[in-house]
Amino acid sequence: MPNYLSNRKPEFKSKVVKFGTIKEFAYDKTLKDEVKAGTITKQEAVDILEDMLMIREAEEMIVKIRSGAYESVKNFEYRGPTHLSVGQEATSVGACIGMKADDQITSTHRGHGDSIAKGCVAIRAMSVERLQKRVPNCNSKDIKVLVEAALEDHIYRTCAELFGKEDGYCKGRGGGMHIADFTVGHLGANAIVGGGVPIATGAAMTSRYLQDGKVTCCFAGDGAYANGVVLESLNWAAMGQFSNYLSKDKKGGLPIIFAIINNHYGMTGRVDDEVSGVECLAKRAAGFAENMMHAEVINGMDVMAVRDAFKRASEGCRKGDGPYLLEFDTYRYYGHSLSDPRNEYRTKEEESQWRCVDAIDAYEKQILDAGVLNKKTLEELKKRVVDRNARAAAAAAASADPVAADVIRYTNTNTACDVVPEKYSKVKIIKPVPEIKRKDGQLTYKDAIKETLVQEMIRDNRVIFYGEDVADYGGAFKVTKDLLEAFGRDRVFNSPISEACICGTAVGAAMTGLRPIVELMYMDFALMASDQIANQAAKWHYMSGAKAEVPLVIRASVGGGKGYGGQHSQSIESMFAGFPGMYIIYPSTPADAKGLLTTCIRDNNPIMFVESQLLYGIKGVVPEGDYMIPLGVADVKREGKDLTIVTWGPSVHDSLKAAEMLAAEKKISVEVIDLRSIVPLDMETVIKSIKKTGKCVVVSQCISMGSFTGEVASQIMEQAFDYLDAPVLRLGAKNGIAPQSLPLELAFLPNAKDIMNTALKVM
Ligand SMILES: Cc1ncc(C[n+]2csc(CCOP(=O)(O)OP(=O)(O)O)c2C)c(N)n1
Repeated sequence: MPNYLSNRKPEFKSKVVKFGTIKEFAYDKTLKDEVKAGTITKQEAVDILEDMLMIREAEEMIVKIRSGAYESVKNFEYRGPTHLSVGQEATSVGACIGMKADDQITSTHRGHGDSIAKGCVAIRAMSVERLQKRVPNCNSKDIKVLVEAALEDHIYRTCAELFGKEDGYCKGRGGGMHIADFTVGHLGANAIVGGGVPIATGAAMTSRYLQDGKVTCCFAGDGAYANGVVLESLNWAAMGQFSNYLSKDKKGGLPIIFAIINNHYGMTGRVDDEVSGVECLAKRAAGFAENMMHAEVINGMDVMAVRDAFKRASEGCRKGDGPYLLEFDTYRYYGHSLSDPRNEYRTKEEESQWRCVDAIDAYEKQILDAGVLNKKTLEELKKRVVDRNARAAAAAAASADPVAADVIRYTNTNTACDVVPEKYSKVKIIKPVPEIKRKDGQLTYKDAIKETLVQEMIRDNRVIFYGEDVADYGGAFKVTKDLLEAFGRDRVFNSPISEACICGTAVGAAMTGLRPIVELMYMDFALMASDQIANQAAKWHYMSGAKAEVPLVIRASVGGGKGYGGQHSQSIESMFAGFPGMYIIYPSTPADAKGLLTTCIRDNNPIMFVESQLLYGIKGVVPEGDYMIPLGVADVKREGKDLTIVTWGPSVHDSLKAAEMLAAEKKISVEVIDLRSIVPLDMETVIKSIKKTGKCVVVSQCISMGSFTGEVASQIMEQAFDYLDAPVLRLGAKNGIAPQSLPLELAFLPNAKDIMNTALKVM
């Protein structure tokens, strides 16, 4: 039994369930108090102002560039989004300065401020050596000179990214909405509202697992806290098995701070009285954690209050008391973007009331009052910021564009984990997995997968495995039985029924150093996680300009052919093949399952590894020990000379049966090619075969409409038209919904006879 579970007896005594209390605006100090108490240095106090000014200046610059009014960058067409965070500077700066320099953040579409603040804080904490690497053109050993050069370079790279330039943080591939700098713990802004929240949660899982002492802050707006994956993430972060209170592994709770940046509007919808039913969003925490995640509401216009809250929360996380949820009350002065005139949904009076409590004005007063700066030195600081930003922006505007020929460069990485670093190769095995016995060298498809998982988990401590019911129960199809006992709950654990969060946390964990494998019980459920698979896992390597790698395997099993009906039977690998960045692998034999899965786990790309429940029981000879099959190499499962069948998954077996029948009944010699890997696609093997046979049928269990079979057929037409003696035909499931009834499902899926008939048409 799980070690943290207590027996729940049937007790139905009348009682009242109580929630805790949430403090609002409890911070009552000033900068002067903090300076006096020695809880802030004067330099730190100045840095805070400088960072807020840098953010505002950079964002006001965008407004001016758009209207042609920015002196240093004239005649430059600023394209792309303009989600400005002017007004919210205190939350970005107070948060980043309240945490340690190597703590991590994820951010949002309105994330320029977070990105600038994170970079500034990290730069000021860098050693001379690190600074010299960051700004190699600055030939100084003086740390002050180096920091100044690095700050200018930071604004240069930020502007270059917003301007879509090669020198940008993400080589102009990401832009402002996906800006990231993994070298300083900025794990990415996210243009999908809420999309970064599970990623941050996954990053915190890495920190908890590796005990690296890092805390991750997840910035997200009030709007995001209505989003499913965000609510899944709150539950995930607070779940008992990670909690400091319930878990016995002494690793502490997840070191994550959920920072709700409540500027009172989504795009235009009002959180206060329109699209939410609570008066303060911090109450969300009460539904997920007994301790309410230390929820608190903080004045987001007071940078010292924000800093104070982040200091307490990040130190609390380091002690094992995470997760934390902090709501910051703030305001954006501009519209959702510059095309939003704001007058349809809010009043001028409201705007001016918020401008009256402007964070920068208020802090300037405090800094004068505390005697940290005087009027003259304050003006000098402002001028330095304005001039530095102007120089950086002008240089960025004049810098080189990416080369058009590189348009799809960085879609995938070509790296793999060939050698496991020593510190991860020592693996604790609690109880060896019972030997998976071969009979005549044979294993089932299911056991081939299990053997691979065991071998790879023994090889590399960074490989962890989770999904619904995969631990004690061994998964819905018992593929992973005994793994928990062997590797412990730290590496094999049950997840909540939260597919988006399963995949999203895996993205975050993969980005930050682990090599997660997750299971989706049925491939149909991948649709619940489609954003995290298609927009996050698949895209981060490209969007980060190749700075991030996402070594992640999503095992998804297809339930078709068992009478499970429309929502448990779909083969939807074709759909995911439409999202570049992701590899899609679908083995049809036990040996291929082992060879391909091993390669997938060691590869540094995100991979969807599709398994068929119809195949789990089939047997075949499987090599022992290390066995790898390269991705993107099709396998000729049967040689022939009259017709080629290109196929994958369970249809390989139907195609082989059809080939037997065609040989026996019609004396037609059929070559059967098992793609095994849909992305990357091996057209070379296919074309070689077409050149020999001149005829082709492409078969899969996906419904024909929109199936990847169409892509294969089309590529054959493009690359080998002259060799074809007949049109390429396709065969898939019927263009309908998988039925429950046996005769209907038999009619729905393509079988050997259907394949034979299609082949005969081509002949
Ligand atoms: C999943 C998703 N839905 C809708 C949008 C369009 N959109 C972009 S920002 C935004 C408002 C987000 O509000 P909030 O989370 O409060 O952040 P804020 O814009 O206030 O910073 C919307 C609806 C999107 N980008 N992603």
